Amino acid sequence: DPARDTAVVAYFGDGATAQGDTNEALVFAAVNNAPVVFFCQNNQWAISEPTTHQARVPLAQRGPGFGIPSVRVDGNDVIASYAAMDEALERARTGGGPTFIEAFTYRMGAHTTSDDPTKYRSAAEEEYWRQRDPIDRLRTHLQATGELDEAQSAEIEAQAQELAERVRHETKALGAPEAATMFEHVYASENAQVAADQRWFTEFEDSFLPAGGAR
Ligand SMILES: Cc1ncc(C[n+]2csc(CCOP(=O)(O)OP(=O)(O)O)c2C)c(N)n1
Repeated sequence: DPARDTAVVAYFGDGATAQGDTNEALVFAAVNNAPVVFFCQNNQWAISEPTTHQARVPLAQRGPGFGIPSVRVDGNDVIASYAAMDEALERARTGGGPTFIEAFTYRMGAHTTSDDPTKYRSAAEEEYWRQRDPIDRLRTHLQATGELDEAQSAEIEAQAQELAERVRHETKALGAPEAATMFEHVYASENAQVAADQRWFTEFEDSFLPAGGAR
């Protein structure tokens, strides 16, 4: 909807900033003055690789080299993160082009179920960040200013649990999508190359069917 959808937000990790295509996207967005907010969640770990293996400077310092206004924000400060995003979206929507936001935070859990963070980082480091939990910080702040009481806090917590349960339940109920659907929604309108790739992929998959078999 061109009337409503006037800006785009791209969320990605610190690890993704080391990829060529991320940097190409920054070039492309800058020269086209595209209404994009690049929101980099720097949680300090790309699986087992620390950010120090990916950059010698804070990631937000990359933006100016592309001609993109950049800001580094405390990603565990909900209000500061909101303010940074608000300003970036305002710039995008008013023709000011892209913004790069580096939200400095921490990945509390494992990267995936096959990852074991105890192999490459200390319990003390995790504890340091546990004490800076963004939700705890916001709750403490709102309680201190008198904008949130215990009952409201408990109600929000219950709603959040219920939402998470519903999302898990409904996601599992979706089942696995057909592999060929990965070609859909790559571009807003039909693209000849993607359509050709999809035809090739479907024929390739069908080549495994028994002779005369239907998919
Ligand atoms: C092009 C490509 N190279 C390598 C990988 C393997 N890989 C999957 S996740 C990941 C690290 C991602 O790190 P980050 O972007 O910081 O995400 P986070 O660890 O915070 O989830 C890598 C290297 C991949 N998926 N795609």
